[in-house]
This record gives sequence, C-alpha cells and structure tokens, in this order.
Amino acid sequence: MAISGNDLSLRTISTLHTNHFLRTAMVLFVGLFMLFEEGDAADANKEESKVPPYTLPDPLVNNAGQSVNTPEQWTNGRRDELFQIFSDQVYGKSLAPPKATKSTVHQRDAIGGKAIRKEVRLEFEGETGQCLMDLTIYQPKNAAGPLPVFVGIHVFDKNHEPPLPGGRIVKEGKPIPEGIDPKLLPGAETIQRILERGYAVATIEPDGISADDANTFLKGALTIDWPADKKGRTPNDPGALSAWAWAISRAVDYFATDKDFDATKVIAIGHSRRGKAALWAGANDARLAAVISNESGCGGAALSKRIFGETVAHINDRFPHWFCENFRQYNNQEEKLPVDQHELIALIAPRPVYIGSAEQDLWADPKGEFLSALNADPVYRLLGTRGLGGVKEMPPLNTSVGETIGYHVRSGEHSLSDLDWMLYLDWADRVIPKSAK
Ligand code: GTR
Repeated sequence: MAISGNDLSLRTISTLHTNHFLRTAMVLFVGLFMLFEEGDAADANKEESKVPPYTLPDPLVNNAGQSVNTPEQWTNGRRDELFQIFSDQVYGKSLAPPKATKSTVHQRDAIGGKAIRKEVRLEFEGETGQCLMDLTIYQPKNAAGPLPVFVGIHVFDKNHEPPLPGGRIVKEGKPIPEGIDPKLLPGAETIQRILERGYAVATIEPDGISADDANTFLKGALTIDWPADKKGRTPNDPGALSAWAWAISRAVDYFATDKDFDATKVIAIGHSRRGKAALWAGANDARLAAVISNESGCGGAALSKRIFGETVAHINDRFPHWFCENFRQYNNQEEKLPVDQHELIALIAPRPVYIGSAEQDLWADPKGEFLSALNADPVYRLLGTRGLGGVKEMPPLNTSVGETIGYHVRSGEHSLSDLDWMLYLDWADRVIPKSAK
C-alpha cells in the first residue's frame, strides 16, 4: 500500500523516523565496517603521476640472466623458475592432492525446469586429516553433450534457487547484509543466459577448505598436509589463497568423474580475492582450460611495483592469512620483489586468460591490471598464440579487446556485473573450441 503525506499518522511518522534512523545507523555502520575491512586505505595512491619509477622483471630472461627464446626454454626451465618464486615468496607451497575423495551428489530440476541443480559434497582424506567442500552446479537441462563449465569461489549464492542477485554472501566469515551490492553476484537472469549459451556454472563454498578468517584459515585443506596445530609455520607455508586454488582443482577432479561435464573445458572465474585464487589455480593446474580474473587487484592481476591502490603492505596487514609469510618481506619494498604479477599471468600461458577491470575500482588498479596483460603478452606470443592481439593501450570503456589474453575495463565500481559476464561469455565462445559444446 502506498502512503501519501496525508495518511501519515503520528505512529507511522515515528516508525518511519525510527526506520530512517535505524537505516542511517546501519548504513553508517556497514560503511565504516567496509571502509575498515574492505575499502581503500587513506594512504593509498590513486594518482598516476605519483606512480614511482619501477622496473618490471622480464619473464623471458631467466634467473641466470639468459634470454628465453624458444617455447622449449620456457616450458622446460623458465616457467618452473617463475613458479618456484611465486610458491616461495608470494602464495606459498602448493598443496598435494587428497589421498582419497568421497562425493555425494543430489540433483533436482531448477529454474522452472530449464536447468538441473546439482549439490555435490566432496569429502577429502589427506595425510593427517579430512576436510570437505560443497560444490553447487547449475547446468542446462537436456544438453547435447558434455558441458564446458565456469567454476569459482562464491560465483553465486548457493542458498537460493534460483540464485538471487545481491543475495547473501559471506566475507570475512560474516554474512553481508542483503542489498549492499546488488551486482556482486550474477542473478537468476544471468545464470539463465550462461546456461542458454551452453555452459554450466558452479560455485564453491570454501569455508570447509579454508575460512576467510585469519584465526581459523588453517582448519581444512591446510590441515590435511600441514597440521593446523603445528608450532610455527615455515615462511613459505601456503595461505588461504593457495587453499582456495586447491579447491578449484578439486572441482576439476569432480567434473572429470561426471559425464555431464567436459573436464577439458573448465574455466576458472573469480571476482576480487576469488579472482586472485582463480589465477593461482590456473598457474597450478594445467587442466584448467581458461582463467577469468574479475578485478582481482593486488596479489591478483595488478602489478605490485606500481604502488597504485592496494599495496603489498595493505593486503598483508589486513589479510595476513591470504599469502605466505615470505610475502611480508615486500611490505613497502615492492622494488625488491623478484617477480611481478604479469608473470603470474604468464604462468597460465598458452591457455586463455581474461582480465576484467572496472574504471572506478582504483583500489584494484585497472591500469596495473592492463599492464600485467600487456607484459605477459610476449610469453603468450612465444608460445604461438596471438596474446593480446596487438593491443598496446587500454581500450575504451566497456569494450572487450585481445585474443588469447582478453581485457576490458567496465564503467562503474568493484563488482562482477552482468555486463562483465556477457563479455566473458562472448570471449569464452571464441577461445573454448565449439566442438566441445
Ligand atoms: C579487499 C581487498 C582486495 C580484494 C577485495 C575483495 O578488501 O583489499 O584485495 O580482494 O577485498 O575480495 O572484495
């Protein structure tokens, strides 16, 4: 019922005032919470003119200073060197696959009978313990053959059917109140478009693998090889990002056991911290056919040495559980980092990778993300792909460019929006061979 000014009784007015007060207080509280936990730091550089001079390491020059001129020299030497540096200095050692996995699958019709929703529980046995993860999958009903599939951490809200845009998503172990960011997750319509285009889409709930919490992240996948009660971690023991990357690999294991999916056509996708995990998963697991990083920023696609937006010190201070301890050596000393994030992109080569930025998301440094793509391009070309397709400058807003390396900068803020998804789908259609769909 609509209320006009004349209808307002005193009681209604005072309720409205109370509601208004509560809402304002809530917005302020949430805003402060986000400012502290999620938002920019007051000291962050947001001006291009203040980017210090920096030198990027050349992915095609090896540790001995020799240039890498052939695909063989890359594949049988240089790539391993770079992977080792990221493992020792940034994300930590990779986790071993589980000794055994038990899967339990429940499925039912969904989205008005157009789709199948599968709820998969995976229970893992390691050397020293167990952990579990839930994988929720939407797939088109009556698909012609094994499906290519997008998978990532918190790609949609598994608690609703059909998934709701802006629905509950947990960050820092706390549910975000609904409505904070209506574009944070694809809604039912976008999921339907994904299915209509012949893909399945799957979300991983990572809490049982490694909670996004500095006090409890060791419980789960990091326990089954590195016991959580171990006194003192070694400086290159893995953090939560490694555990989340491991979770993405476990989803690939599952797809290989389910005839509805083509496990050679799995595309890892992730927004923000989950984009960092998707990129590291792509570096670790050559079975991933392609990787999409949406606004992954610092420790993801953005170059660290530009010191623009979030820095190594900001991220290590706020999220001490994400990286290995060695990464802290580079707090305010990015110039000493032996690698930069363009080399993480290069570790995915020659497989397709897409980097999506948002214009107003300066905390994630859109230009630094583009420059990562550009500086990974020589490796993609050495390996015989067309890489960024000759693009040298950041494209106009909302325009997808590139080939094996895709890139766009969307207008607006930090989110995985429907437009991002549409551009990713178009690109996936180009880089994932049609025969498999
Ligand atoms: C921020 C963090 C970013 C990014 C983001 C997110 O607080 O500083 O690195 O990962 O969270 O995941 O939304």
